Amino acid sequence: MSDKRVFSGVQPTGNIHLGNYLGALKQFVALQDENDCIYCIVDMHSITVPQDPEELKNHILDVAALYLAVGLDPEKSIVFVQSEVSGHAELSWILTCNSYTGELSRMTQFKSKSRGQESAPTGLFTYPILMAADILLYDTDIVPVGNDQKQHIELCRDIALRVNHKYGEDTFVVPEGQYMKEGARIMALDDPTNKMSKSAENEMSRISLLDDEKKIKKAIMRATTDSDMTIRFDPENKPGISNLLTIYGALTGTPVAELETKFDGAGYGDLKKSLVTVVTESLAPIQDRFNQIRYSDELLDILRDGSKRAGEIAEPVLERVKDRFGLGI
Ligand code: AQP
Repeated sequence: MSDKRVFSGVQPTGNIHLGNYLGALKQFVALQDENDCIYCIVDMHSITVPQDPEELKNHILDVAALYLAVGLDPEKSIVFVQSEVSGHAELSWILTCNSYTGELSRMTQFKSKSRGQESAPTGLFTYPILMAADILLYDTDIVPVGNDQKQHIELCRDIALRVNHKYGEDTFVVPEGQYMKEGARIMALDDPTNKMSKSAENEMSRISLLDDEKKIKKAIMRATTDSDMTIRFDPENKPGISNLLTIYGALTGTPVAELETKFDGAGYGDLKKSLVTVVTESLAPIQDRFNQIRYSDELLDILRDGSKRAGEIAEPVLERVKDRFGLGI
């Protein structure tokens, strides 16, 4: 066992897709044997955009069951729901008072999600601070995420360093982001210049881990490609085909160069058909495990135990920080 503390989370804004799985969850599972891992369902992040309460409850449990279905083991990792540990919100306020509106305005996710509208929720703007609080609350060393989160991780590090400089070097552990070599950014199937996303309007832009074969086939066979007709990895000029090769490689553990040889002279339809089989076969065991656990009492017991254990780790960290700031009696 390494002495590294690992923390990460996924928003329950919909079902986990191949991007979340290949960019983040595969790392979560790989890290749990050697490290002290805490994985969260970040429900408070999801309300930065309006959510239907009933749907949100269901999505929280769906994501929790998917965590377990992809291989997170509650004996090795703490799995819990963010809003069950109040320290996230408390630390978030302390960090809000130690971050700058200028640095938050530069966050590209805020710019793209708010689209410059004055009616954009304030939570969308301060979301990266809550994310920093999630991470810093657990004295985290490593944060496994997709590379769309790089800017937020850098902000978290900046805030931690700033606070340490002012209130004592050991106030916060300064974390490092960890990104996959392959799969760090899976692109949307309908528009491979944008990342695959849970909340994109077009269902065919993504493959969720719970999709059936019919939907998987439809989304892949319709995936946007190009007219060049050669199968090679070239993200700049052939983003669609490169994205399909990345997904294929990441799911099968095959280097992309090997896939280029395998599909040399083949048509795009051949690559797509083969990918439908790969995706369907990769997701079948995950879906089986999901169905076993999703409506079980075991799932709720795991989450209750997880929030208790997470709370026990968070409490002394929050006390330490409050003490440094002179808060309380
Ligand atoms: N397309 C992606 N490729 C690789 N990694 C990705 N991640 C997200 N999209 C991709 C990683 O998945 C983890 C969980 O993401 P999240 O739920 O916290 O939020 P997100 O990054 O905003 O993901 P979505 O799917 O696009 O959600 P919505 O549409 O609700 O905003 C993170 O580690 C993320 O990097």
